[in-house]
Amino acid sequence: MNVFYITTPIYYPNAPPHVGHAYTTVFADTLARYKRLMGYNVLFLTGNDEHGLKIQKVAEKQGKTPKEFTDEMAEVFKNYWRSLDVNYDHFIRTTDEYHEKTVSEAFSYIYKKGLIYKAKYAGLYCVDCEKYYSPGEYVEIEGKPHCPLHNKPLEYMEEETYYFKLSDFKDYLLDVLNNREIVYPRSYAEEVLSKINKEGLRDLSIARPVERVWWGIPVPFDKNYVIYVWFDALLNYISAIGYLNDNEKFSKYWSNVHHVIGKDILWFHTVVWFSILKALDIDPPRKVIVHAFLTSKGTKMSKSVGNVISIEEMLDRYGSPDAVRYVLMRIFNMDKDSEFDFELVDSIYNSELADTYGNLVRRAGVLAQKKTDGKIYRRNIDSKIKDELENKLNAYIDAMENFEVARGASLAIDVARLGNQYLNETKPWEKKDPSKELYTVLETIRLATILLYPFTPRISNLVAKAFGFTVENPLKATLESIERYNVTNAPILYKKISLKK
Ligand code: ME8
Repeated sequence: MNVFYITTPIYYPNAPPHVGHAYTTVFADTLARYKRLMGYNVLFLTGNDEHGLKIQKVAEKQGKTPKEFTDEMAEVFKNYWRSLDVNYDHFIRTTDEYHEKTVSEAFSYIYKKGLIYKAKYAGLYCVDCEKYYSPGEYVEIEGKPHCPLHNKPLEYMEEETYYFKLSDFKDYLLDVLNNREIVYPRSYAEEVLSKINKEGLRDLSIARPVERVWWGIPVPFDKNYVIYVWFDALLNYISAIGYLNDNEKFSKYWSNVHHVIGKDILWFHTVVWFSILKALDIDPPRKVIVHAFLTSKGTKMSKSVGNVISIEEMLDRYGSPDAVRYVLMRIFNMDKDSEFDFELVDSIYNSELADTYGNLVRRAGVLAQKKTDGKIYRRNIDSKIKDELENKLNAYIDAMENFEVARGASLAIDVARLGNQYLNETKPWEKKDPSKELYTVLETIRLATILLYPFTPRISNLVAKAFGFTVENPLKATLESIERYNVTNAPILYKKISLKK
């Protein structure tokens, strides 16, 4: 069976996830559900990035140990994902013992190869952030470098640190980024290439003195140091599938790995990650799928800006995980930032879910129950509508295979639109025996329901049950294959919400 391994970033659990995190996670879940439907053996990984200063500090502030704090937050994240029907196969935490062991062994392996060395690190430091800032990251106030978060002058500091020889990988990275179609969309690969060409590659600090940060994985051969969080975090993608423990499992899933990330962490997931993998003698990932930001009031939705929309607010407003998932995927965009505008999202919800798909299911269901007692036997479908449905199906497969979920969702709704049109044109309510027309309409509903399943799994299953069919691989769900529909319920799926003035 074909394998499909898909990952989300592992999130910092310093605060609960918001709609920005849901954007990524629901996208990965939608692709995972699509691939399962297509018959793949899917492994969908998500989790939390639990080490490092940021977490250490939040825990301290709350009077908890980092372990207590991250234990609680892992449950918080899992509950949010459950509330959105996110069906991951494994939830990794970087404090998991097997992960820590893998990170430690991988660090030693790279060190023994001579690709990690100890040297002085010097730079401009913010005491409040406990972090070095490089040019471009800090702001200048009256000609002097200041911390962008605290607006305080940065101090010159030095410390001994372990470096990873990132600069050794320049030729390799240029070759991979130029010649292999890994980064998707391609424009992000060009962005990384131009940054490498412009700025070159500097070696990367990958451990810090334990006096500065103690919450992390110790350097195995030097207990005075703790491994830097990005090195630790990136390795989750391989530790989770048995790297250094279960070779067979690791090779099986790694061969078709798809990383989903936001564009903020592109550099780490290309330059840094591909180099670490190369140092470990592992092939680069199959695909890195990058998306742009969800913005609110014009800026990236983020806790620190204070412009986040909460997942609860979305669930309250749209009434079901399915609706929230659908609208997020309808505004999903890889190239351009998407502004989260309630007016726009309300109108997508109303016109597509309530008025088109929901209305079709309700009308056809009521009609079938009234006219034929819910039992509708197979008839031939008009070839015109059959062709149109097949075209939509093919376009949908093409969209989903290219990770274009917004287009996939629209095409599924187009199918429902065809059903409504056909209903309006043939007026089965005026006929004594409208079996032929109803069979055709139910076929459009079946197809729309199957195509919507990756987006709206709960509602698709509900409709399938109410109408007597199964959600299955769309390529196998050929038209006219259902011998008899049995409509036992005509549910109201999505209640319209009143539009903001
Ligand atoms: O970076 N729009 O974790 P993080 C779109 N732990 N996506 C958004 C978003 C927004 N407004 N806000 C957040 C980290 N995201 C590291 C990752 S992986 C080895 C380590 C999503 O909690 C998006 O996927 O800051 C982004 O890349 C990710 O959350 C950052 O999550």
